[in-house]
Amino acid sequence: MTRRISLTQYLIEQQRQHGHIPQELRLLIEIVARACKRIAISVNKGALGDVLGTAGSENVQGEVQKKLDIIANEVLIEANEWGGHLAAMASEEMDGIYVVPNRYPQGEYLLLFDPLDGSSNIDVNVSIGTIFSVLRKVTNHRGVGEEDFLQPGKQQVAAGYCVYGPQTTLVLTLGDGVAMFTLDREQGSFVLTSDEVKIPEDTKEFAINMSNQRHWDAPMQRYIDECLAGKEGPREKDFNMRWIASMVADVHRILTRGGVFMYPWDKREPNKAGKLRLMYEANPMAFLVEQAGGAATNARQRILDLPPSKLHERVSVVLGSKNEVERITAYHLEAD
Ligand code: AHM
Ligand code: MG
Repeated sequence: MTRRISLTQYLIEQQRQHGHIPQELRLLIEIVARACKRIAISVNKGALGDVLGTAGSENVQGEVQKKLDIIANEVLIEANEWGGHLAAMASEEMDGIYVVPNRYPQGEYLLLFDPLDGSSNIDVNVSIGTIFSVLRKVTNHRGVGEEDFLQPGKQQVAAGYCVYGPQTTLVLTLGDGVAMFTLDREQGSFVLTSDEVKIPEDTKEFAINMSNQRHWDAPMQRYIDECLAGKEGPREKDFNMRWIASMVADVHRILTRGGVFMYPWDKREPNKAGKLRLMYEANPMAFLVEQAGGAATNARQRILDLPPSKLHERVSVVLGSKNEVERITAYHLEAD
């Protein structure tokens, strides 16, 4: 049984046992967790807190911003800017990077986040979440720029998400497995509830937005057609389908009981990119999934190896149970 310890205790133990988790990284994770608690409070208030609906603005990707998108973004910035552990932040909701203001000390870490993923689910009371990724500034030059962020996902030093659902759960990797912490609302602290998260290699469950089927590439069509053919088809088993339309909630299910999640490129987009963002959606989720024994590719290459060329870059995502991800990747490579 998992020991019931707090996130703070877990992080201190990690710091003591693994010299590679410096105190600044521990502080950073604690502050992100504290921000997630504040976001959870706003999410829980819903209509009572006047936080639902649109804010009347658009983000850099031309998507309408919800009030909660903006609140969550501000909470994360305010919580993190003063601690002295960060050089800069980047977010789905901000065009450029946010450099820690001069009035605060500058640290060596870079924090990326999608403050509230699954925005279309906010107003309908379905699970949503915060996704985050931590990099170290590896260049020695003074100051910090967007180029400092453009590191492949394998260089992440920590990543995680917080899902705001029936329970509020923080899921974290520091590069040595995946741990889950459930928010104890009475105590106001995250409590370790699972520390050996493992994704089964095989699954009978897939997650994809089926309404886009006619736009997919042939290898994607082939994979899904074979799943839908069930016992009578080449896979010789029946598949179940789930699509929450919140990546955080879909990935949380996969980390809990296995499955495969896909958001492929489709023919409506000219440049072969998918819908999801590489740096603050795909990379942190790929890191978590690999740390839990699963796999994550862009249907051809490992996501964590991809060199980003811009902050808001989009990417195809296939992640989850290893054998399914390998099969989908092989179908694409065979067809090239
Ligand atoms: P968002 O960051 O604007 O919320 O978009 C990302 C979300 C993912 O959470 C989810 O997997 C996907 O978009 C859902 O897309 P669709 O609306 O096609 O179902
Ligand atoms: Mg998002």
